[in-house]
Amino acid sequence: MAELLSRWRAGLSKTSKSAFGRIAGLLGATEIKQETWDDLESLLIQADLGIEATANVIASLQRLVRERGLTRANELSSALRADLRSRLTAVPVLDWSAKPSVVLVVGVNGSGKTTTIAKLGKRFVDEGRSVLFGAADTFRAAAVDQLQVWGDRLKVEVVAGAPEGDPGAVAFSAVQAGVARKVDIILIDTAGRLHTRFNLMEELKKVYRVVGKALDGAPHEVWLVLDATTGQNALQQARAFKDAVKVSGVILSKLDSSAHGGMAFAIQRELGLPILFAGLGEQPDDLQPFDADAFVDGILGS
Ligand SMILES: Nc1nc2c(ncn2[C@@H]2O[C@H](COP(=O)(O)OP(=O)(O)OP(=O)(O)O)[C@@H](O)[C@H]2O)c(=O)[nH]1
Ligand SMILES: [Mg+2]
Repeated sequence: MAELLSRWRAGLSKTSKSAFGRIAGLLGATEIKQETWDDLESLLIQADLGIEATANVIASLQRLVRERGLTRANELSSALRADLRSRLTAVPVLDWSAKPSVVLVVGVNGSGKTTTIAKLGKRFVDEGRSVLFGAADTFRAAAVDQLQVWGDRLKVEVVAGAPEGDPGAVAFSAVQAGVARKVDIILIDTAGRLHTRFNLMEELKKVYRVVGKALDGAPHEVWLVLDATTGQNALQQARAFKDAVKVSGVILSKLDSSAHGGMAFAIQRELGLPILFAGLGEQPDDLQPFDADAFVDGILGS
């Protein structure tokens, strides 16, 4: 447990320094003044919390100040921590009862999909589950190689198609292969696509439908990988992907690289999507099930 917490802290240290962590400096042993609220507001906005959530946090802290008669800024620290914590829901327990369970991994270009699939593959294999990767990113020639390298390393079979082939066809073959091999989990990588490009989003819908044709009830999960450093734009991405396919959860990648982290709150609150995992580095071990306490602790710093 202590090791896990220190991992989160180390992973989030840059993120913390970039915005949230500066709040600690603001909330010193001084009197609470209008300036305190103004500074807190601008730091929360800089932290990508969004205008609405920022206003809510400030209002709830101001209410507390009135109710409890708080006068010192440092008395706000624990209240802020508790308030932020209450804005994140617990991570749902993943249901792998369907055999195989198919997970479609989606997101914009470079958000971290392929790396995340490798990390998920490692995690599931370590848990004793059998895994198969479907390389349905036929758009970039190097994409298949990238997944193949991870597959070789993790001893996970990779099903790929011809370069520039039909991504739906690859996804279909991957599901068929997974069924035939009786694997537990099939992870399907997709090409990065801008959420604003109509044709690419239509292509994604097709991949989704084809997976359903290959196996009843599939995909069982659709995970959206969001680069945490993209800030509030991640929210627009999430909305567009959610409209196109049935996104069931979010993975926040690159939380270790000076992300502001605040959009995590907006994603949960405004879109009702659970955050399932957090990417805290580039190595296969750097993926952790999302832990709201460790996250809030890590971004605020201690
Ligand atoms: N620091 C850090 N880097 C990450 C993390 N996840 C992914 N990356 C890096 O982000 C870059 C892009 O990752 P990919 O996994 O190739 O992203 P992708 O979404 O598959 O990209 P496309 O297939 O081109 O859309 C790589 O350099 C990864 O090493 C993370 O959690 N932390
Ligand atoms: Mg990729």
